[in-house]
Amino acid sequence: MFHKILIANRGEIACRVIRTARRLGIATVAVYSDADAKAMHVSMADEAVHIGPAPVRESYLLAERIIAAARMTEAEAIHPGYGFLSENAGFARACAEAGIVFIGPPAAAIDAMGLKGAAKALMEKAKVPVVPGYHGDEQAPDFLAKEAERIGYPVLIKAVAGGGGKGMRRVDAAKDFAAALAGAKREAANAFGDDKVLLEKYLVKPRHIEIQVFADSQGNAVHLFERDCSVQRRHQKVLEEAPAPDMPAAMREVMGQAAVAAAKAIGYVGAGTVEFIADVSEGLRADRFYFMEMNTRLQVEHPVTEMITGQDLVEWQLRVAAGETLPAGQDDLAITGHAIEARVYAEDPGRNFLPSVGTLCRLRAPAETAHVRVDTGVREGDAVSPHYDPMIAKLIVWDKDRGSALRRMRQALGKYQIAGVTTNTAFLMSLVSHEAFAGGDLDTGFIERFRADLIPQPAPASANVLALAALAVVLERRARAAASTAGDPWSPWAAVNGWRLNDQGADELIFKDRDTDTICRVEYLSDGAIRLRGLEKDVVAQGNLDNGSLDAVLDGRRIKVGIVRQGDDLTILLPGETHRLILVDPRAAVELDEAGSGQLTAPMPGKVVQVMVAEGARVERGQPLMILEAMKMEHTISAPGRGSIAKVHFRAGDQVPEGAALLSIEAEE
Ligand code: MV4
Repeated sequence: MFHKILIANRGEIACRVIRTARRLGIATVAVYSDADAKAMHVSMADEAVHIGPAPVRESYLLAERIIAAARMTEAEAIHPGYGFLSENAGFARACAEAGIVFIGPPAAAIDAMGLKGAAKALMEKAKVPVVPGYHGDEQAPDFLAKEAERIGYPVLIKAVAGGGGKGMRRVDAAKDFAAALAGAKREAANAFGDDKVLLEKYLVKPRHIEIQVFADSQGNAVHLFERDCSVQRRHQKVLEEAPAPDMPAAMREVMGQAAVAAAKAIGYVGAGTVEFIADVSEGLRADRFYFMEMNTRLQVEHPVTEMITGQDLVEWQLRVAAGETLPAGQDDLAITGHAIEARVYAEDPGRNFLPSVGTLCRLRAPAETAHVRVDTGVREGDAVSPHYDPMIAKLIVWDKDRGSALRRMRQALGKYQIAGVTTNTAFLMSLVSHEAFAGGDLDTGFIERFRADLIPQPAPASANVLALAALAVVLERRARAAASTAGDPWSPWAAVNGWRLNDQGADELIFKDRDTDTICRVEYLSDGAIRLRGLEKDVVAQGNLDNGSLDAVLDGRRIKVGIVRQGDDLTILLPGETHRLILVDPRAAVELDEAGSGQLTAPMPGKVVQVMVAEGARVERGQPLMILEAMKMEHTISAPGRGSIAKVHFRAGDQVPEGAALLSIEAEE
């Protein structure tokens, strides 16, 4: 076995590989870009080597730098993870030339699966079923049109160099063929520098079912059953599970054998995945699955296979790469229970899944148990950077059957607390709670078909949510006041006006929830509880705030939530539901006369980030006028009442001293 390996990757997969290497007594070397100097994979590894700036083309994709790092640290082998250089035959060859073991298949096996047409021909020869179609060299449009006729419409045109759905065109009728072909060729030429296409019968209700295979260098090969990855969005997997719902045992047997035959046909060694597409227009049938492509790497979703087989696939990879035989034979392998993986992403489902970059100022994951596994490469305080994939974690659950595993998944998803970036956790929750998903009615059109049910509609904050926010603000003020008054006197927390210790009093808090302002009146009751008025209903609240967790009792009902406060920005994290509120601080207005006219002054020295109003503007009470940044926190200066802006004294970018007049406002009745 190796003494030391280098991991040519980052994030969760680098951490995943390091964990197994450590368990096997193998030393680890991480590589990192400028953006990753303090990343989790770097702190986990025994050693780390800097390989360049943040962009992947200048760091994680630079084969020479990575091989030089392995040489320098005397690593004997390189694990490429997934993505980056993992399916780059040139890199596999360069490792061999440098006398370093590439923990992956032989370069020739990567090449064999690189071109779709050639791969399909190889598979046909090995008697692996392929979708009926044409995958020859002849590319004349008239010839291809005749082939399409022979195959029968609808047909699918695919780029031979393609993958991930690029360069694909569905054609429903002969009259549309010529234009679709021209379009597909243009797209393929642009994307892959190769305009060759193949034709396939278009399957109207496909399921993505893949088989995990493993082969050693002695010629042994096994499969570790299937994964169903049908729930995808634009060719990005969202949920993966094993075994495939409703898969007949006989079909599993036939598919497993076909996948092993595929691996053997190309002299495969190591971990691989044979992707099939199953035509489920009449349910899962053993004669309706077809080879799609082979992924010559460890895949993102490998944990579901590990959970149902009890095997560590990274250990298998390391043993095979070190020349050992496979750790288990086919007869030693069996499926126990059911596993589901959900990919937790920093993205906004409400904005067409746009990646959301930022700092993970709160990251609390469900506890890991025999039923729950969390594979991640980030910690609270880390950034989701625009340079890399915005995946935060893979949440994997296991239980005795699919229904129980689904319950585990809902429970675990509900435990996630993430603030600082927008995430897809509510979307994942609605997916795994959907009755069609629970019923196993899967196909690759699932998300599009149920889109309206799945994209969470942002709900306005309820009275209870506003009460929780108000309670958190009051508790934090009390804690600050109790701790000392020696802190920053301008901190919004230092002020406790309206609240008198051990006394009756009242206070007012203004919360902005998107475009709605709510004025919440706080009454301080004698037992430390507060009564909140002005909401949809009055709420009596009390509780404890500790390390960002609020343990609250609202009208006698106990509820635990996460609270994250950054300046005026307040995030309330409920199970499967996140609310962001802005606390409008009326104390920014310190020099107003009784009618509310006068100067709005800077509560602290800082920089003007944004000015939202022009001179002469009419404003409403609570309307944000200006944003100040101080001590890395943003503070919103809001109108103390209805009026008009007489003067704006600063512009965005200006530095302002403490107490400076920012805006002049004239009150209006
Ligand atoms: C297909 C197909 C229907 N019929 N081939 C998409 C990416 C590539 N790996 C194969 N893909 C498809 N090939 C035929 N003949 C439908 C898809 C497809 C798909 C396949 C797997 C997972 C998700 C998908 C989403 C849309 C389309």
